[in-house]
Amino acid sequence: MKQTPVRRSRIAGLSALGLAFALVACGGSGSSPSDPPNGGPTNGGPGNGNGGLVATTSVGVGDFIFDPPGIQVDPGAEVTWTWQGQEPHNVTWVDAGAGLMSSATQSQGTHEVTMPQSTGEFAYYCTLHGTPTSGMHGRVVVVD
Ligand SMILES: [Cu+2]
Repeated sequence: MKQTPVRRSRIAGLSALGLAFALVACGGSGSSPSDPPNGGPTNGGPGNGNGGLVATTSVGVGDFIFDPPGIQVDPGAEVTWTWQGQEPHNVTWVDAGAGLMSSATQSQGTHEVTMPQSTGEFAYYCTLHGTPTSGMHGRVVVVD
């Protein structure tokens, strides 16, 4: 019983860290991260929802976010990630079987990947600051 306050304290500390990270990660958009995509055609913000895909082949690698996090490209498109922050990051594909090249962990420079000729959705993340589904992660959707 005497250990309970200590454990609670640690859990509270972790939660505070997570909250701080979430605030930093979402600070640029100014919108609530829990808002579902409204399906509207405006696409005014970067958004992480399913409707937030941006048609571009250039992705910025910032400190703790890929910008934009979701892009839409043609089959065979060459996508370039450009490091823009101060911290080291990497681009690591979730599905290694897709044959896409992951980057080294680096703090500057670029990484270029030629996407497959086939359509599909390819998720990636920074192994230092994210997981396949949270934190610093993104995706490339190849559409014909
Ligand atoms: Cu990172």
